Amino acid sequence: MGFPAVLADFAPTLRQGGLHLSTFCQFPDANVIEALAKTRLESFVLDMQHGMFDEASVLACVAAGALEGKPVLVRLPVDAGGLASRVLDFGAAGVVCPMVNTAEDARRLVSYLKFPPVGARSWGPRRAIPITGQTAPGYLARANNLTLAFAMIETRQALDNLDAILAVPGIDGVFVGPSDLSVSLSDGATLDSADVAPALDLVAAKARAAGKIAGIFAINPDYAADCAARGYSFIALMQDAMFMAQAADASVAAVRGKTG
Ligand code: 3PY
Ligand code: MG
Repeated sequence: MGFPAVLADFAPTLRQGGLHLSTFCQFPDANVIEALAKTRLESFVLDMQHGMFDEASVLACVAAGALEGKPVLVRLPVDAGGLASRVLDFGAAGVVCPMVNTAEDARRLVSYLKFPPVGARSWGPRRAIPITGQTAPGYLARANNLTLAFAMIETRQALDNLDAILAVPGIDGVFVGPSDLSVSLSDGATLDSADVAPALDLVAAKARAAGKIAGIFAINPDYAADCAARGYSFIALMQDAMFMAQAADASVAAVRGKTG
């Protein structure tokens, strides 16, 4: 028996635009995914850019999510297009690609992630077939629709090229990196530029008008709720490491509060 629901419902649900709460994972261990998959988090983004994931841990953690019926996406390192189709072959439900700054960057991403005629993905979904419960012809017929390509918008250049990036066939959504966007918009001065907020509104509005998914990373629950109000539906709420640290501190504070 496969895990048929892992991919089947994910992309259609995101395209409907309801709020979907994911999280970034930095710790490359299937036990972490398994533990978080028991919570109300709805999917996971394994971070190969700034987290500690390598190919072996992606392979194990995609399967750990599948066992719990939760989709697992992968954020690639910068300029690692070849890895994009590889993690889909491992059964990932989508790819989040950092620093997509031009329509050409977006087209290159799509070429790795979508089968012809949309892109030029090479056939070989070795792990994706058992994990998704598809037959080989079924996976070929459905993968372009069910595995998602997110272009990260995190520079001034990407904002300038937003319409062109959104117009690339095969780009399913955009995903804002607020920290890098702030660094870019402030020429390296701050992680918290006031110019980010209007940019967030612009990206969400343009993504929705283009019929594409609006995604973003949220550093805390208040920021996530604000992003949802601005029109973002795919929100990566915090990171595994943050959940662990905050829960530990809250528990220690609770004990200290009772013991003086
Ligand atoms: C950013 O804020 O730049 C990100 O990439 C979030 O993960
Ligand atoms: Mg970033």
